[in-house]
Amino acid sequence: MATTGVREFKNYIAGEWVDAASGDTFESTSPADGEVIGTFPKSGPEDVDRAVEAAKAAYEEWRLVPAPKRGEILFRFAELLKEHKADLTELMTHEMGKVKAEAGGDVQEAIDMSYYMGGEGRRLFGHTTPSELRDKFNMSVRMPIGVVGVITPWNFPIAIPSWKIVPALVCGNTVVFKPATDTPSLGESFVELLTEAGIPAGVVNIVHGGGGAVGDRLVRHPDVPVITLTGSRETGVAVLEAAAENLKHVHLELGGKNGIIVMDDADLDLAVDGIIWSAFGTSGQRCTAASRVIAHEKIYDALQKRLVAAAEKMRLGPGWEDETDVGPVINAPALEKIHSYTEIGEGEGAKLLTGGEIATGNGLDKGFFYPPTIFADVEPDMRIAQEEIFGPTTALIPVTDFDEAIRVANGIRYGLSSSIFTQDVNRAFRAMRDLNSGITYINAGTIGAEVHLPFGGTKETGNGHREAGQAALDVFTEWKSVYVDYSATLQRAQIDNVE
Ligand code: UN1
Repeated sequence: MATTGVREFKNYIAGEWVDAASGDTFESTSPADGEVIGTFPKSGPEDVDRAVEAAKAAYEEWRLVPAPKRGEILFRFAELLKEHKADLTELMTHEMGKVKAEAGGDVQEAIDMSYYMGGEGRRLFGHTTPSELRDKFNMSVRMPIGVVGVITPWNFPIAIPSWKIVPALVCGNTVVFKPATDTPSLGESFVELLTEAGIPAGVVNIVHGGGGAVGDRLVRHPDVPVITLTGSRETGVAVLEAAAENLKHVHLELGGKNGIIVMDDADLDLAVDGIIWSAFGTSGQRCTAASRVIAHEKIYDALQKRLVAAAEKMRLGPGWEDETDVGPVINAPALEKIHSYTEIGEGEGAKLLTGGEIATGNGLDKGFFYPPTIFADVEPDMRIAQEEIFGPTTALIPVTDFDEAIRVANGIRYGLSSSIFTQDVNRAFRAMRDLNSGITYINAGTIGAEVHLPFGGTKETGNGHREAGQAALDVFTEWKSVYVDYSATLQRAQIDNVE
């Protein structure tokens, strides 16, 4: 099990812990204070090729292991995650930076997913349905597909690998996993626990390294029929293009620009709690973060005041300290990007209410800290109201009525999460119908998805797939329709049964 001490990590290929073929390495450091977490193999295409070869060979046996048995391994994995929840949480506060409660939630999400998908081993339901002909039996069954290429981000370094790897495995696929280079040690811990749970050699392989060298090869490898990626819109487009050559199945979970609508009849205290949690939790580094607040003009001023007061109470610091509310952002380029959006917002004429400066003092200079930042008087078409910032910045947009609120909420290229605070049941139901997003919350913020419901978005958030819940099974299986004719005669569908 990885700890926060400096350690040399390896790739895991065909059941062996190995260095990159080149022998090159890279370091993982803490965004809070620069502490070195470990060194990792800087892999290249040849390492990916070896891992794919191992996964392809292992697939032939793994697909025949009864699904309930595959599920039992995942139950053991869930138990191991539980046993190691405290150390994984601690490691996450160091390597990724999120605060303790949220790091614990990240691990818990993987525990929940592993139990859920472990149970799927005894379901994986298909359908039986009557035949249009006599003495004939029809059914559809889910079939595994082969080697799944898993490319994950750093913001949910245990949860998101579980959303992809765990369903892929229960369905009978094998995996080559490339974790984010900002959180490789958590990716490695995930795989260590899977092996401890009893996943056979070659079924799960991990290859560390960057998107250019490792990710690109994985996406183009002809023996990897499925790619699942959570990342930026730009990466998603590049992956889709690269995978087109082999007509791969590609599951993409990309950006968001999620809005919270606050109507004039909302419980304002509740709305403030929901906005603060959704905009500044994980330092705003969630695809589901609330980066827009669409507020009815009647409560607009009161809401501004309360939000600023609440945001200014938040304490910045390392995620492992109990008093911290907002941890660091992931790295120097992220910090620069977030700050550049403050400049963009000011340049566009939005009013900066609080935050907006890179945080210094009290040891914060050692890491990448940005305070909760709130803009008011934002126009719906400003860049700060349209582009994903992926940091603790939110934009308040005033509106005059419900219809305008819905129009503004939908007026973006993304469609991941949305929310409305209102006490009016009619408005709540209209919002459920009219908000164009994969997830909608009523009287709650935009974050907090549970593992047994589909997770994903409309429009340019993805390409129509969902992870989590039953929907995940559609990413990791192919349907096969089976017709069994026991009439001992030639029966022709669409011909012999027509009067
Ligand atoms: C993400 O933002 O990338 O609903 C995932 C949530 C979490 C998962 C977020 N359960 O915010």
